[in-house]
Amino acid sequence: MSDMPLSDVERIKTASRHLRGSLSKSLGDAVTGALADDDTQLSKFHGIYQQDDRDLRAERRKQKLEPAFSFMIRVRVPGGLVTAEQWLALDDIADEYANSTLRLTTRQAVQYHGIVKRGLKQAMASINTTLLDTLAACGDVNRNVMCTAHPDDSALHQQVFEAAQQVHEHLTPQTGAYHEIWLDGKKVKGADVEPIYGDTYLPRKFKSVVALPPVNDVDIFAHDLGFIAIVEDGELAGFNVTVGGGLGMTHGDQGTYPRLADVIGFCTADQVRDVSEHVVTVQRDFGDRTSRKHARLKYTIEDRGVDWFVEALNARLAQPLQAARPFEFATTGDRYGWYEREDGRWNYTLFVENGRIADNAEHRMRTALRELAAQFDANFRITPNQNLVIVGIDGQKKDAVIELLEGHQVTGKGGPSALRRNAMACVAFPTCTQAMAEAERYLPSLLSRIEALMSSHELGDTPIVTRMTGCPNGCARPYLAEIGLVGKGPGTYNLLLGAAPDGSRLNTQYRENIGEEQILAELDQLLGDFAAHRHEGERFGDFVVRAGHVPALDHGRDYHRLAAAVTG
Ligand code: SRM
Ligand code: SF4
Repeated sequence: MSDMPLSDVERIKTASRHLRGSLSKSLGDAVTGALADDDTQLSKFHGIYQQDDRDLRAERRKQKLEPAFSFMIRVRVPGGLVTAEQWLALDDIADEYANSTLRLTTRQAVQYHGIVKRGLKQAMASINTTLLDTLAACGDVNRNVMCTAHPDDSALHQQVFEAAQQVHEHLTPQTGAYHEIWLDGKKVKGADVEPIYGDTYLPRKFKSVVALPPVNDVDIFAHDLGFIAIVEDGELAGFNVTVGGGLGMTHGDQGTYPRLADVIGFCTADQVRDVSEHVVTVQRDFGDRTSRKHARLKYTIEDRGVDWFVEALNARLAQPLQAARPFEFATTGDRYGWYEREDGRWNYTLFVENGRIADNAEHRMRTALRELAAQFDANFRITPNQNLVIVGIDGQKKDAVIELLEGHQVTGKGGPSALRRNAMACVAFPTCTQAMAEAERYLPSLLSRIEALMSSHELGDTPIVTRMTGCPNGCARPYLAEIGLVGKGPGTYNLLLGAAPDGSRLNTQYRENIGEEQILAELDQLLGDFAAHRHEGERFGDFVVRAGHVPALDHGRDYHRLAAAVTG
């Protein structure tokens, strides 16, 4: 291994006594709205990020005031399932402690923004009364486990969801710190143990998902660990296992790049727990703890090879993996509107622009969802595309649900275009500490302009997966979009093209650091060419590769080489 010194976060984890650090003391310090430096790292493992209002940062600095600190809390929602009762409680918390919005994330979780330090502990306690929690929503551990949101109701889906639950439970940290700090639990005498993670947890964040083909809404190839359900003769035979996906990179740093996961074999449903544990322990033992930028599982596998990884994993498993079985994905998108479930009840997938649930000048989405939960006892499933499925409505009540949604202007007026329905933006400004450019606040207006271009080329309601992020970390998975926009600086983005709409191919950087005018000019030309020369049913992402606008990026490690070749 490297003889470089360990990264500073390793020191913090080691000294933390299983994630305690001085968090309790930091919370009690009334002199500042912030936590002590080391605690800002540890709080992440508890699901809490310290932030400051980026819109106010310069002004406050000028006035020699401390930044306007507040906290983001991320609630884990395994497989995205929230009951009506939980929804009502989560909704209350948004007003009581946060900025009166709920933010559905690209990983089926819920985020609150704008919580001040003095409200943090009560907010955490309130979240825990919902029987959801925030432990391991962030930090160097396995995070919220995702599961295909559609079709939600079938017996197969239930089995697949159970696999996700197993991974969630098995890989949840065991530390008593969470209860101790946030829920006034009893102090654990002596050292509590982390049987899977050990004292220093993982070298970096770790993400797991379960997919049920043909739907790849979870974007399985973007994650450290994935299970692809294999269905044979209508029964769940087991899962193909994927490892080593990850999207985050740093502009200009050739050593960082997005990487798609490899399919490494097949396991039975009984093996899911064992496989998840040992993919984690191999990464725990071999991941790079010296450089945070090189610490994800994708680099462990890239450096040592997939064959090495499979051998190391099989040596730890009770049963080695079998050969991977055939599977096929068709889409990463959501299925909108009503569809009937196997049990005769109905689900409705609601478009939630960039996952932000709020009452605003355009609609009263929060009120509508609250009323749905209260009056129809509707459960919800958050999708990995930041949308919401309203689950299990009685056929006789469908009209009443639509009336309620329309009454609050949540639906109606023709609905969003296919372009918008397939778009996502990350949070970015004003809360994200990493943002270099706008995303959630900007994408809606940019989409209106792209919609106008599409109309001018008579592309009407053609779906194109469009994703924007405020920096290269990749939170809205822009490297898997047919049109990806990755923030480079205020008002400027890298434009990426050519990902496959089933999530199986990364896109390629096409233009660097361009503003709105140039983005629209480039898209105008490309969409014109697409309208004139596409094959029947051909998707934009496939077209730009076939037509030679960009070379296909077959392997993430070639990201920078291809970007330089295309962008010059
Ligand atoms: Fe992310 C960091 C928001 C999904 C890659 N992400 C952040 C932080 C916490 C910024 C920070 O470090 O201070 C952002 C908080 C913004 C805010 O104000 O709320 C943030 N990430 C999000 C969310 C909320 C985006 C959204 O619009 O929904 C998603 C929450 C997921 C969840 O519920 O757990 C979110 N982040 C992702 C994804 C997509 C995915 O996992 O499917 C990725 C790319 C996949 C991957 O992990 O490689 C992603 N986020 C990152 C990275 C880069 C990691 C890397 O390996 O380089 C960072 C920065 C870091 O870890 O240092 C980051
Ligand atoms: Fe923040 Fe960057 Fe993630 Fe967007 S992609 S939420 S700007 S870290």
